[in-house]
Amino acid sequence: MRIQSFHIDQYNAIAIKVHENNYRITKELLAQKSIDADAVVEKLRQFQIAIPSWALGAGGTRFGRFSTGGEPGNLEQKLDDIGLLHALTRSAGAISLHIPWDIPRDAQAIKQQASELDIVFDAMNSNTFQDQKDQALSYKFGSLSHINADVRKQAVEHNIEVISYGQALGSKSITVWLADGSSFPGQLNFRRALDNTLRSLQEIYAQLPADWQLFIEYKPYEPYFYSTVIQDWGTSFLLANELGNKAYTLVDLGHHLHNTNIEQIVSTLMYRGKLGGFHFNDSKYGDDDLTVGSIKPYQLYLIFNELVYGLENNTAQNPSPAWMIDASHNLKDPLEDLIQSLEAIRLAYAQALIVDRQGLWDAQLNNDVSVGQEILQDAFRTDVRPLLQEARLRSGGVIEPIKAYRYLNIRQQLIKERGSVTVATGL
Ligand code: RM4
Ligand code: MN
Ligand code: MN
Repeated sequence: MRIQSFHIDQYNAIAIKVHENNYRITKELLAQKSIDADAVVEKLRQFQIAIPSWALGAGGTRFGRFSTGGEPGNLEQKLDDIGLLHALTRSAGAISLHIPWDIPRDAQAIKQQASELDIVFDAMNSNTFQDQKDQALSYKFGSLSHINADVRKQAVEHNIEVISYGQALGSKSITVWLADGSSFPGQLNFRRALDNTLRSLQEIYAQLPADWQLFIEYKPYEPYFYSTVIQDWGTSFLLANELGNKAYTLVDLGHHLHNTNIEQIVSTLMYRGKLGGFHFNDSKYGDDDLTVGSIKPYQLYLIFNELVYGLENNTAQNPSPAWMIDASHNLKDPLEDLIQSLEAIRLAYAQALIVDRQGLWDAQLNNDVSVGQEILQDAFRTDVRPLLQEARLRSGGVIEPIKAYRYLNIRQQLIKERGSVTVATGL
């Protein structure tokens, strides 16, 4: 199914009256605080978030997986699904491909399809955390960090291959997430594993095209439970610095131990211009990969507050980070779940954009703790949803994407087209 402009118009005709009224009220409210609502709307219109190719089907846990029906069975269908998301929201104009789950067999055709849907290719993702059918050596005991040089070589070559798939599509970055680590004390020599990892990354980096970036993702545990080689932002930062100015740290919200101050990590990385990418999700206990903003929306907002501050005061020339949703959809319709995540991310962004920066700065200069908190919470408690709706409307999307998705019976259409037992590759 492809969304046509008459679909959009059909739904917007129902919602426009209420929206116009809400937008007018919000605009007046913000004007009283000397904030130009239209300027915020323009920024929102520019803000695009990548969808990973592995998150369009139902996810699962190690205990089970329950299909939604109508899942995309191949890369073309996955692109079509992102096309649906983008047509409704005008904010999902990028795909992040995972190799080998989604190898583009015909790069030209895939590129053509993506451009018809107004979608670009964001970071490529390599996979050395699973063994593939025809693979010579196993990653059971690691990949880039492996004790055996042949395994490391195989993993390096895989990453280089991923870069060349990306080049054919016009992508400009690769994300390396390593599962490498150990589950028991004594299993690994930490220093040797880290040193091997650095050397392997250097080999990949040497093949990185001049206009590419390499993102290093970290994670404290899982699938190994005692140590991971790249356990935290400090290790990632160290590796990125060793590699050079095309290497950056990637922050995944789910890859921290409980109560880690992620917003401060963001601030520190931007201070040095080393924040390359962002994976959004939410969690209660671990790397739960839940819908963005479903558990800790205030934390998300505080993170955006640092991102906006960092980009507005970009002394270290931090490039604009690659934004991606990295969630898994076990219960909800994946497309609805992704729409909710997109909404939550943009909500936090909009709230961060309306923070009274001067007031906050003054409060900090005066050590006025109460006022500092008031200012931050005032923005968080402002209902900015009409701004998001207006941004979508102006970009040709729908005012209320979830309602429109239901109104247009999109899932039923997909089930009709693809059947109810298709299974998407991915998590
Ligand atoms: C990891 C990590 C990576 C993603 C894999 C599938 O936990 O978040 O970004 O590629 O999952
Ligand atoms: Mn991730
Ligand atoms: Mn993860």
